[in-house]
This record gives sequence, C-alpha cells and structure tokens, in this order.
Amino acid sequence: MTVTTNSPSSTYVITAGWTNPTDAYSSDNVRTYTPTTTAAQGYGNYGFSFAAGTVIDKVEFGIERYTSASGDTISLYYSVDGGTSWTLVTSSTPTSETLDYYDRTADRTWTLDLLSDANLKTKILAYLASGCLIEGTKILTPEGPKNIEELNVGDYVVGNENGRKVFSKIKAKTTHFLKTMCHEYKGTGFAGNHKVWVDGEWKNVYDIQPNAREYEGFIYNIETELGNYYGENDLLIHNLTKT
Ligand SMILES: [Ca+2]
Repeated sequence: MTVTTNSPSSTYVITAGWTNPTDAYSSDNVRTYTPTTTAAQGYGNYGFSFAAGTVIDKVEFGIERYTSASGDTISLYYSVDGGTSWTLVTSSTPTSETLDYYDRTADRTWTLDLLSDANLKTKILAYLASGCLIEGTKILTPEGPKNIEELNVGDYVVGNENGRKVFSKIKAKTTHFLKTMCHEYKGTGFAGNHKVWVDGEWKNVYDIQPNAREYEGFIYNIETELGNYYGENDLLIHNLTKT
C-alpha cells in the first residue's frame, strides 16, 4: 500500500483571528496562532493526484498543535464539498505540541473526486479557555441537586474536605453565552477543561473524556470557598485552575 501525505498550500479566512495562517503549511516550529475565540481558518490545495482507478484504503487527517492555556481547544474539521459543510475530526487541548492522525475512513465512501482540490478543505477552529459547565448542569446542594444557572454567590453547595462531604459557599460565579466544545463526563457537560477527582487524584477531564460535541448556549463557572463541589453521580469537580 502506498501512503501519500500532503499538506495544504492555500488558506482563507472563515472567521478572522489566526495570525500568519500560511505558517501552518509545514512543521517547522513556525506557527500560526490566535488569541481570538471562535477564530476559524480554512485550508486547501492539498494537491492530491492519483492515477485513475487508484483504490483508497484509508483516509487520515493529521494536525500538529498545542494550546497555551488549559481549557483552550483547537478543533480540526474537513469538508469534501469545497467548504460548504464540515465534519469534525478532533477537538483537543494538548498543552505540549503533538502531531496526531485521525482515521476517518469509515466516515463515507471515499472517492478520488472527494480528495480533489475543488472538494477537499480543512478548517481549524479555536475556542479559548472557558472552563465552564453548560446550562442544566446539576450541582449538589444541601437541599439536593440544583441547576447551576439557579445558583448564586452566597449560596451553599456540597463539597469535599478531607474526604468528608461538607457545605461550601459560592464566592464567585460567571456566565457567558458562546459556541464551544462540550466534553460530557458522568452527566456533567464541561465547556473547557476542568480537574475532576477520579481514582484518588485530580485529573483533567479532557484526558479522561477526549470526545466532544459542539455546544452553543450559556455556560457557567462557580468558585466555592472550599475549592471544589459535587456534580452528578458523585463527581467531585475542582474550582477552575488554569495550570
Ligand atoms: Ca509551520
């Protein structure tokens, strides 16, 4: 089997924000970057040229990237209709630079035409750290589970102190409306990375649940005096820490 790996040689702005987007054409430690949430950049002209009758055994999409703040995500999409519709390949938040390939062979019946420059596009999309929970998230309170949007500064929730469940006061709350990626874990929808208590240690929810879906709506973040609080299914959630 012959493996052909091509990089893009054209780029176009979808939602402004990526600086020096042509720097993403090659892996040379010179990079495109963005400080703008929802910035999206399209890529094309992969230049695949195959002999007629070539059989496609496998199609993978690769991306090399990193994020500088915990909770930032970079998503990769592809299009086989010239950028009209997009399929999500991956949404991830690696804090050290990694090159990963994703097998999308099973997505569709791949034909040579779909890999032509007229049809094949990719898109990178950035969401900057939100570290929040989506609307409808249940938080455990002394009166039982309540939706996070109903909680306010000064209210009590249930947290953990030295292995015991205790009441803890909310000292801050923020709300945003945005389009982002949502990672679901144990009934809680995380729009941004968060540490959760799993198997006796704090772990990044993105490391436990790398799969994501798109979410558009209100997101909320609460900070409690104790530094943590319980969501559904006894999941202990750490106050947001950008480490
Ligand atoms: Ca580069």
